[in-house]
Amino acid sequence: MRQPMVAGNWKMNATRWEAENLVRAIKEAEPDPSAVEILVCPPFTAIDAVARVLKGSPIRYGAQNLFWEKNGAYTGEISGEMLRDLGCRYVILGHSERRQIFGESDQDVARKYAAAKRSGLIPVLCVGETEEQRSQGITEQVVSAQLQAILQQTDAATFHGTVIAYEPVWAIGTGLTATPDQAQEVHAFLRAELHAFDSGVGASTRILYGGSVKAENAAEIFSRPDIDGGLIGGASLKAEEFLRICAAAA
Ligand code: G2H
Repeated sequence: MRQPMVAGNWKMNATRWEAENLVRAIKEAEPDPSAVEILVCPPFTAIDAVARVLKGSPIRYGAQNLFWEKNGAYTGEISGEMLRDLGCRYVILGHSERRQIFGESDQDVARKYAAAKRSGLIPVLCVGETEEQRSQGITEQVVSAQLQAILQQTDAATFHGTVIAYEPVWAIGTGLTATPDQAQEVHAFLRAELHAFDSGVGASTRILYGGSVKAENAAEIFSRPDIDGGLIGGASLKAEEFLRICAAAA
C-alpha cells in the first residue's frame, strides 16, 4: 500500500546548467511513475531551472530547507511560500547537516515542519543518531525525540503524507552504510512510534533510508519490510546511478 520513493538530495552541488543536464537525463529515461515516486531536491538556485525541465513530468522536485516565517527581515532565508511559488511539492527538513553544522534543534525543525504544512509542502523529515549515540545504546531515544518533537504538535490528519528519512549520521557521506538489518531495526521502531500515534499513519507513512546508498547496495536495503525507499546524496548526482537506485526501489 506504500508507494516506494527515491529522493535525491543534491546538497550544495550543481550550477543551473549542471542541474538541467542531470535532471534532463533522469527525465529522458522515463522511469515508471507508478512503480516508484522520484523526487529531486536541487539547491535553491537551481530549483527554477529544474522545474522548467520537469514541466509535465511525473518526477517531483523540492527543496532542502526553509525558514518558518512567511516573509520579512530575515536576510538570506527562504520561506515555504516562496518554494510553493516555484512549484515545489516537497521539502527536506532536519537533515543532520542542518542539525550539526547549522545548529538546528528539534524545536527549530518542528517550527519548520509547521511552516511547511502551512504553505502546502510535504515534509521529508530526517532523523538519525550519531556514532557516539549509537555506541552509547541510545539510538531509539534519539530518533524518538526527533520524531516526537513533530508528533506532539500535530494531529494524524495534518501529519498524513509526511515522509520520514532515517539517516544514521555515521553513515552519511562516509561510505559506511548501516547493514540492512540495522536499518530495518530502526525503521520498525519508527513505524511502531507512528503506529502508537495513529494506526493509519503507522501503516501509510513512507520511511526512507539514507546514508551512502549506492546502486550496488540499494536493492538489499530496500528489500526490508519497513524500508520504503531511499534519500540519496552523493549517488544522486550521477543520473545513471540514481536511475539504477530508483529501479531497485520499484
Ligand atoms: C545522507 C545522504 C542524503 P549520502 O545525507 O541525504 O547522503 O547518500 O551522500 O550519504
